[in-house]
Amino acid sequence: MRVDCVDTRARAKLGSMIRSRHLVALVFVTAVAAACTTRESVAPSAPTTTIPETTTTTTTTTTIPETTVVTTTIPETTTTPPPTTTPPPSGTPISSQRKYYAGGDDDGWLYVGRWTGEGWEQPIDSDGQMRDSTTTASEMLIHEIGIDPIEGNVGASIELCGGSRTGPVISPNARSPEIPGFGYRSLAFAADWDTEPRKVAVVDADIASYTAAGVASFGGTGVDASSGTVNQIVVTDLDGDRDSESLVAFGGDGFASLLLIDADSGSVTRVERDYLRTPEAPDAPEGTAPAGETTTTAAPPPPPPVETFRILAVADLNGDGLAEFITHVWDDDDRAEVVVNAYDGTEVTPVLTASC
Ligand SMILES: [Ca+2]
Ligand SMILES: [Ca+2]
Repeated sequence: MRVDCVDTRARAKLGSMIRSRHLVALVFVTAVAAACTTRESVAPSAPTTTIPETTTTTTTTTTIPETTVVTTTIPETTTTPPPTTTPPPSGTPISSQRKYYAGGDDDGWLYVGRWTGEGWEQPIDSDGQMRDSTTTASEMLIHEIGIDPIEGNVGASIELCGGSRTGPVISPNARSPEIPGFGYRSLAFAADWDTEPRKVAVVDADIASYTAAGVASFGGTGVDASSGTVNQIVVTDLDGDRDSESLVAFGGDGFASLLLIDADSGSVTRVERDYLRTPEAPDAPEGTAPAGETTTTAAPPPPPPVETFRILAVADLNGDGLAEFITHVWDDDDRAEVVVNAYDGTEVTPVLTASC
């Protein structure tokens, strides 16, 4: 569906769709208004880039995402906060541990890591050894995008990942991701707090400024991303400041990115990005002849497969009222991954990463 500033029927249809998906309407109208008010001037100039400071709570070695600002996307905002009875986030996480499991194609659920009571702990230690994936919980809440959390029962651990890992069976079992994805679809963990303190909406809309931000996310790579499309929009208020964030999956043939777009400021944080490394593009792997040069060596190795990204779930994993968002990553080489990202209102920090 296409949203246009002058198409009132489309706007009405969008409003109905949003209500049906439990979005706080006023927030999204703000977001769409933002798109409309900037739609005529979305051609993003070369974005300025700042490297966010490293947080002290993460144990991951994943590169901290870049934050850019699409300078043409500064929407007007309403001064009226969205109607909500949800209190602001406490900011205080639980002091006990919680373990997280991703479900999908396999019967067993993949151990993603845990909250220790003080911080995040990856599923693999610094020596490359799997940490204990067992759980004493008998029930868990299963989260996936587009549905309310459902109660699941935890069964015995079985082998998965071709026998290299073990993980519990949690029923109802997760289904395979929607095509073209494969791998993981759901995240389960035991919780006695409201794991979705604010509504999460999947929005089917064509927002020109989001497409422009997607194209701009490949600036400096040599990739022409103008043929790319927005493949998923998830709107929520991650940090509970009453301003919505949009999580936007963008991509095309040979390139993909995942962006966090602040509906208030228009700032764009690039959470993920991958693209086909070609001789014409920077970061070409060793063994590939630079553009315009010939080589007498054997044919260069094939480029690594390009990763694609979707939001798998949005939930508060550690009880502090701040929602984490979980990314599903996969490529054409039968590899799939789950990444848990924390957002404090300013920067995105990948805190847990798991794959077979
Ligand atoms: Ca927010
Ligand atoms: Ca949290």
